[in-house]
Amino acid sequence: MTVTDISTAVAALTTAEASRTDRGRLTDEWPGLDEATAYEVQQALIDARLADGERLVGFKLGLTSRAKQERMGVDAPITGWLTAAHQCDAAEPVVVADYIHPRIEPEIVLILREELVGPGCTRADVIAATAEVRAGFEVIDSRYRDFSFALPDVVADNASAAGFLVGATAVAPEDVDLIDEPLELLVNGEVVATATGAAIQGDPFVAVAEAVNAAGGRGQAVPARAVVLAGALTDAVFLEPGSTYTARFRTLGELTVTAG
Ligand code: 0L1
Ligand code: MG
Repeated sequence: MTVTDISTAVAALTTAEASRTDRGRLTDEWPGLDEATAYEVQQALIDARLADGERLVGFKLGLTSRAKQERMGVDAPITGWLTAAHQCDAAEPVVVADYIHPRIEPEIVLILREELVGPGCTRADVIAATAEVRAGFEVIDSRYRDFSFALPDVVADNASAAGFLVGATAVAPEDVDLIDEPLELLVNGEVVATATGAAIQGDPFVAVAEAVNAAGGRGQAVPARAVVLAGALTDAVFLEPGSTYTARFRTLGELTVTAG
């Protein structure tokens, strides 16, 4: 299948995900694919999932660290959408064979009580709309070979969304300093990375406000009760069957996941 338009792009990405087979970049076949059109592909992909009976439950920010943004030549996060099918249960192993080449990254998660809509969304608006802040993990799984993509490719691919988990400890947004909130990422009990919430573009609430404004420019709002993955605090690590992954925060508590 040669990809030259939105519907063939959706079919190609859907097939790659369903068959757990990676593929080359869309932009190799469709050099005219720009970021705006890529968001149209992403929307069509989500529309197809919803038409198949999936339920929209959340919104994700990707490329929130300055290091990742510099690698991709961007200065703002990208966004994607989460459905109930992306939600994993921390009591069950995340099955590596269900994905292509899954990686996991510790995230700060906001649970909204109110809709967020831009333009004009501020940090204060995000805090006011947030019911709870929690620890989380995101499973990312690029549908592209070796996680190799240009910006329009990863936008079309719903920002590599593949799964997410939310921790059990709920904290009110005014009861946590997210910028200074420390995190340790442990693999099999060993600390492999440390960070604070500032790794998410300096301030996770600002990152979410910017992402909401960008989505507003595309005519999209983030609904009340959405789970918002505000961004990863560290680089993602590959999931290896039999290994355990722990995100240990000071205020947001601890979340452990096993890969099967
Ligand atoms: O959630 C993320 O930051 C991932 C965004 C897409 C880039 C990647 O797959 O590494
Ligand atoms: Mg992420």
